[in-house]
Amino acid sequence: MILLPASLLIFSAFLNQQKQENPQKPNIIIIYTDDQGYGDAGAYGATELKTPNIDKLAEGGVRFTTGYASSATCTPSRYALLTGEYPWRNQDARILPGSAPLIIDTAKMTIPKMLKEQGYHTGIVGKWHLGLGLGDVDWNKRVSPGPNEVGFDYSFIMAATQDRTPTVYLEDGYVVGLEHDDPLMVSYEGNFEGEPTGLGNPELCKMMWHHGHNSSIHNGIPRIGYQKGGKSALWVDEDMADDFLKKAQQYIRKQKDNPFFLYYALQQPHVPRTPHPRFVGSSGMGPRGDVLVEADWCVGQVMKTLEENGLLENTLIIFSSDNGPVLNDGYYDDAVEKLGNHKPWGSLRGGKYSLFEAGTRVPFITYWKGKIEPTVSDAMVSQLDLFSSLAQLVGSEKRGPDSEELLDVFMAKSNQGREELIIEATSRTALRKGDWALIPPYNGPAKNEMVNIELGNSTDFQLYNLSEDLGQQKNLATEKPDKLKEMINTFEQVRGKNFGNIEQLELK
Ligand code: NG6
Ligand code: CA
Repeated sequence: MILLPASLLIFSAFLNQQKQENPQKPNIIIIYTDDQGYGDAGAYGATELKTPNIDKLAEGGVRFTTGYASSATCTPSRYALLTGEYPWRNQDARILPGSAPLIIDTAKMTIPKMLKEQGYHTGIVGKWHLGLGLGDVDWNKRVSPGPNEVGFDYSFIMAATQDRTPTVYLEDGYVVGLEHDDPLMVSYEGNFEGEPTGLGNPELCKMMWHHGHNSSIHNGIPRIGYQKGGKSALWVDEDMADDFLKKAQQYIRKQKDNPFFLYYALQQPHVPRTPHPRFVGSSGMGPRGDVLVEADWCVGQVMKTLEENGLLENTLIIFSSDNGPVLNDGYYDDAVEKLGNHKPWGSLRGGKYSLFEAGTRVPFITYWKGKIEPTVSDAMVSQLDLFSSLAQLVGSEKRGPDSEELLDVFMAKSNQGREELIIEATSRTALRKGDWALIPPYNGPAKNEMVNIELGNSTDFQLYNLSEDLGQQKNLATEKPDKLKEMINTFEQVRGKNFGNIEQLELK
């Protein structure tokens, strides 16, 4: 036995204490799916759809029952996630075409910038959809500003969505695989002379469009937006999950010796749903179910990579989705026909595009092996809160403008979540506070018939008590005038007086 001098013992005790008090620098991975609904995971009640890998995260971490995306569509949610700012503060934070300029000011603080300041290497793999360049992008040169200019050291992305041109990947700003004698051109104004479209050439389509999605055709799939050339760079949709997964795994292996932040933004189950052949038929629900099974497999593969590299105990994983579910989002792909008894929205009302709960309440899980006690938490949390909470974790002073410090909640040490939250859906906003949901009056159709989703529009105030009525069936606005008044007051304080788009906002 070696006897240590007392001074050394004291010093090592001091070091241990220092270790605990000092902020930690674990690796951080945000796994973000696209249009996965509250009910689209076994851990959130799905029985027909099998998601064993996501379930494992939920069972070994905190499964939030009341976790929110900031918006019921993609761009605003992603904007809020990275900046910690409500998307309705930025007029440009709405569903963007593939040719849109970058909507994050390069001077703005973001999660990856904040983490970089703390010594992290930062990477994004997957869907971007926050705009690229300054407008009028030349896709044949380096496309900038983009993710690398708002804090990511490494980026491998698709520009917008799988259903929008350009159908290419960009790595650190360069279109991957582009050959100079076949330049890539992209337009959202009009077609390029002689190029086939979904509208004019249905015979070239292996997947048919239902609404929208009738412009340029690539890989037998008609898209939103036009493109020409760049043939050697065009992605193969069926390989996309593997392409992103491989890049994510490479990134993890390469960065394993220093703290890293990886934003892994999967494209599933957004349209067009194109499972790799080995997943075709895996769910019995058609392509939508199959790509969810594929996404779940990808999550499992990332976990395996972390384990193989000895990183599991030193990596905080956050899993969530950018907005609620939709079945028919513009293609005939059997999502409706083969759904069976599966409920992508769980027991919530609405879906993608909706101010009802299913628009923004999504699967939300934090997992850190050995550090987070497995828990189910009913605390209200938003993806907005990741900015400030991660800053707390790594010892940064930076905070997101609308982002709350909820590190203890994410670490299962507290159940004290947000008091209130503004949610957004296609430029409309609503309030969540405690058990209550308030939707102000909005003009517009009650339902989007194309996607078959109730949007939350009504000429009256809507007030729901979610503790008794999670499915938002009973409007209590008339019955509970005091509650209504309180909710309107809170809403005005946070959102300002200018909400709703109907004049008759007379308080009862
Ligand atoms: C809509 C598209 C929809 C989807 C969505 C963006 C039509 C008719 N619909 O405009 O298919 O692409 O935009 O989805 O074109 S999101 O998840 O990226 O917000
Ligand atoms: Ca989405």
